[in-house]
Amino acid sequence: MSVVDEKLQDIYDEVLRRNPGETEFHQAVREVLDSLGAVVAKNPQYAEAAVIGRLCEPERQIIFKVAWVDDSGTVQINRGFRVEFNSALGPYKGGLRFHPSVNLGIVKFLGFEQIFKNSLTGMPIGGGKGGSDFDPKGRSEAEVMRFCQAFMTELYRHIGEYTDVPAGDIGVGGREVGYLFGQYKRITNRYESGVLTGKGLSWGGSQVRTEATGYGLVFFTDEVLRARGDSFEGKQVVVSGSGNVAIYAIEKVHQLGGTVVACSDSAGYVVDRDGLDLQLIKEIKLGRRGRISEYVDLKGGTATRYAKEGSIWEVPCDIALPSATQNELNAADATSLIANGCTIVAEGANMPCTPGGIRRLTEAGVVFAPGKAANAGGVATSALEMQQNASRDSWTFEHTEERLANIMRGIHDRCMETADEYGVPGSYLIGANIAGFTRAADAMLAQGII
Ligand code: NDP
Ligand code: 2IT
Repeated sequence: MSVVDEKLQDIYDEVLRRNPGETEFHQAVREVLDSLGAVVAKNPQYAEAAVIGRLCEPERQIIFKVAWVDDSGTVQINRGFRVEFNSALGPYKGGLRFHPSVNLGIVKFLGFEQIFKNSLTGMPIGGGKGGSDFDPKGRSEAEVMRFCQAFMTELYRHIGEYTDVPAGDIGVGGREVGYLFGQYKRITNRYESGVLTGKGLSWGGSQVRTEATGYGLVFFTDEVLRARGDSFEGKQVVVSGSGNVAIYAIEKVHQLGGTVVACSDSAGYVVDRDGLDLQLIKEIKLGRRGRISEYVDLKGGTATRYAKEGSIWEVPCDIALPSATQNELNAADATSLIANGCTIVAEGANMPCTPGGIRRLTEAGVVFAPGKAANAGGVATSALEMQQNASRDSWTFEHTEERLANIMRGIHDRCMETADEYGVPGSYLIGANIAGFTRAADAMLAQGII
């Protein structure tokens, strides 16, 4: 398939040529280029300065060995990554993912998306991402600590509060950020709070950062509903995943009067027609790092069931919030959602919907909110954490949550206004891509050919 604009097609062909086999990265680039036809037509200066081609090439890609010793005394070798994609708007900013599927193409897709997402927040943060193919599942606390220390022993030389500021993503939460920060401090002998975000509250972390991605996703979706004269009240919602994003999305949906009836992990999904018991999910997933299948036995009753086969998207709902991982909702899943009357799909994860899934949803008139906009609350609150670190201040939960809600409203409105301006009213996808692109692109133009 070809990209609409000829110049953009050339850029895409070059991305394919230079990055063979990196399918997720190709997919992420393709989605953005598909949105930019009208922008390049209206603004020839972007093509003249090769802004789009330059945006597709990371400023720096770091790959390193992480050797460590497991509890049995065996040497383990993992691979670490940090892709510093674009610093036009601020220090590179984006999470670290620890998952066996991590490779350079995955980190590049995530880093590329992060440029536009971070730009869309309106905050002074560039785009980056990193991680490792380390699998934290089944590892002891001591092993996770040793791995994090080994990982930081190389990463520390590349990061800094004015250079590159990592945070969490899949497999990296408060525990890992703690071990990473401790090792950074030990190596550098600097209490440089602003070098990492997602820290604990007593040592430089921000209120609401833990909840921010899930809460922000629901605030964004609430804006979508509000724009249609509707609300979460009485809505049935399905949220995939049961990690950081999913858990706090469920919490906020319940606070706003909706009912989440299903969630999942990589082994299967649970349905609870009475509405999920979030306290129980927190005990299983946050307390014991257990499996979501345990929910059914612990909850009891006849309203719950666990499924290993099939797709969570077969569960009827009004609103779907895919919040696990990339490409978890395809065209067949979209068909099930449409058949069951779903009207809004908002991405909590990064790129959870396949291009075929998005096409089917939008053709059927389902409102589609892309991750770059809908899940930007996490990184936006990271930027608030950096702001508090820089001023050695800490804000209250209420103040920080209000800032987050305002940021999500701002992103929503920016997407809609941009979609209107470019003649695609109602398209959050194109609005997000164009608005995210133009802020970063204008900064690149101003800063010259670098
Ligand atoms: P967590 O590690 O806390 O949770 C991930 C959840 O997704 C788990 O339930 C996990 O199940 C499931 N999952 C992970 N990989 C797969 C897979 N290959 N197939 C099926 N299920 C899978 O991560 P987060 O909640 O932080 O991240 C979820 C998504 O949100 C990711 O796409 C991430 O990039 C994105 N995101 C995260 C932000 C943040 O602040 N944390 C900010 C913005 C986006 P299991 O336990 O079985 O592996
Ligand atoms: O995908 C994301 O936006 C994140 N994982 C959060 C990044 C951050 O720096 O808070």
